[in-house]
Amino acid sequence: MERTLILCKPDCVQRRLVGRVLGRFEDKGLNIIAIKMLQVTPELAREHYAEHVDKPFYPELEGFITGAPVVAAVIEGLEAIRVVREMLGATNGLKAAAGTIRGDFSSSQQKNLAHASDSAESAEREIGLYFSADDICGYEPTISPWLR
Ligand code: FUP
Repeated sequence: MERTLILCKPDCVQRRLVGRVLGRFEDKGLNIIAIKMLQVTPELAREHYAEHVDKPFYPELEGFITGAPVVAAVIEGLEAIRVVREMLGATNGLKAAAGTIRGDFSSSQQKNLAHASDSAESAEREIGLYFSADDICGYEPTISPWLR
């Protein structure tokens, strides 16, 4: 089992797509084991996007991600890091395959609805940015034998 961080970005919240986006992961058989709404601060944005802080697009990205509330969640399941990234689709919504979340709902590189961790190391680091160990409520759904 793997855990990954999902961030429903400000465009997802403003467009009232949080339920539909998180619902796709539930439909797939993945578990939501932590969830919270928050407004990302510039400090948290710099930590979250540490690899991009020096890039020319960073100031605009920070303005976007801090500009309205987000919903952060931890999702658990078999191969969850890869599965969730594939369900999101390519970063640029215009290039994301139809049937993926971005392919179906986004036409933007920046306003691409959701972030998902890209490796086990990123997942551990990013989950730690948004949640403490006490926030995480792992459980075994009774439906599991029908899903896996
Ligand atoms: P991803 O792995 O899908 O989160 O994408 P990246 O790490 O490549 O990019 C991080 C975020 O920066 C993405 F959500 C898109 C955004 N971005 C821009 O806004 N402008 C750019 O030129 C490149 C990326």
